Amino acid sequence: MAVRDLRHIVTSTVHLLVVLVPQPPQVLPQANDPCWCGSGRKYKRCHKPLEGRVLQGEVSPMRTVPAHIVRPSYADTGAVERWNESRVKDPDVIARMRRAGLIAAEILRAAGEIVRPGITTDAIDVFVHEATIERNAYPSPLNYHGYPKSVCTSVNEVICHGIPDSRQLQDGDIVNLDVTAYIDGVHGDTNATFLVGDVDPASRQLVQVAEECMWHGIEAVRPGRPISDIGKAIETHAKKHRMGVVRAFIGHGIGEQFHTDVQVLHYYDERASMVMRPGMTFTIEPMITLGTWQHKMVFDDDWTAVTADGKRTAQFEHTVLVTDDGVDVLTAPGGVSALAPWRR
Ligand code: EYL
Ligand code: CO
Ligand code: CO
Repeated sequence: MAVRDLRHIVTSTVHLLVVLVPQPPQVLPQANDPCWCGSGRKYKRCHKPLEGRVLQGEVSPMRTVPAHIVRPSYADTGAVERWNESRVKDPDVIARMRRAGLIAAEILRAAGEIVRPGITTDAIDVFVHEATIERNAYPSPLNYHGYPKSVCTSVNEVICHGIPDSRQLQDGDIVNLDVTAYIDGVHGDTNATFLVGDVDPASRQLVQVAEECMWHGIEAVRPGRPISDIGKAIETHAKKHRMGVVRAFIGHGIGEQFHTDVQVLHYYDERASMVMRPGMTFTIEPMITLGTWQHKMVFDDDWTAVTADGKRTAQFEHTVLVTDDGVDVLTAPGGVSALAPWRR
């Protein structure tokens, strides 16, 4: 694939020089001028097809977590063990999940406040890493299946699992920050999409509709109802705005493990027939697109997913608890927003 080939050209240059992954300059070359990357090829035969796309930067070494912080079992090896965990949590687990949720929400809100043009996603990772440790928590993404960073930073057409690197956020970008904190033996998982400087109206609407979709999903949570109600509510709202719902990534059960077997589809599928019961905890994290819902993997990291058409995508996530009469949002207090837009 063309994108991958260009990546290798860049990578081989890197081996000869020092470690340096070039980013495009402010003023781009004309089609027949030499490419800005130093390949010696014409711009149109090199990086022009990627104009306006997110390019990978350099990923810094993995960070360490001080010994006094309690680590999940995968922290040392990256190998994720799975065990049977009750879908319905007992009150003690729920109480601990409220604390983990609050901490994740506080960190996400603080991280959102440092988003600005010029900051690198690596600097945001450093901030999230330190803010998590400060609260005596472990940043759950770190070494989860070998993931190298403490937060996911997904820019523009990157759907999710973007790896923080040396790329500077640009005026007009949108960036999702996905924060998960592990404390007292449980995880709290939340994310939001932030505007970088002056963002075009279509992208602003995308971000707004994505947040609304998440809240429609949350308001569909009711004991005794099938979990397919959540995806139905999300898909209905996205369709109303002619936007797409990514299918490849779904919400998940959460508790003592980052991911349990509960599957939360963000689109309607009648086979999602599991009945919601009081005490269940899971995430709702729809990814909404301005174009197709199809995804592809173009980066050489095997983590990062982008939209197949290169159009922008936005995501919001909360960890929720099914209660006796509805839903409780465990990552809302202290969070980016505690209420659906229509309840503020
Ligand atoms: C790490 C592991 C492939 C996260 C979520 C970080 C990324 C790509 C393998 C799901 C799966 C967050 O629920 C999540 N976010 O809301 N993996 C995740 N990683 C990672
Ligand atoms: Co998350
Ligand atoms: Co999640």
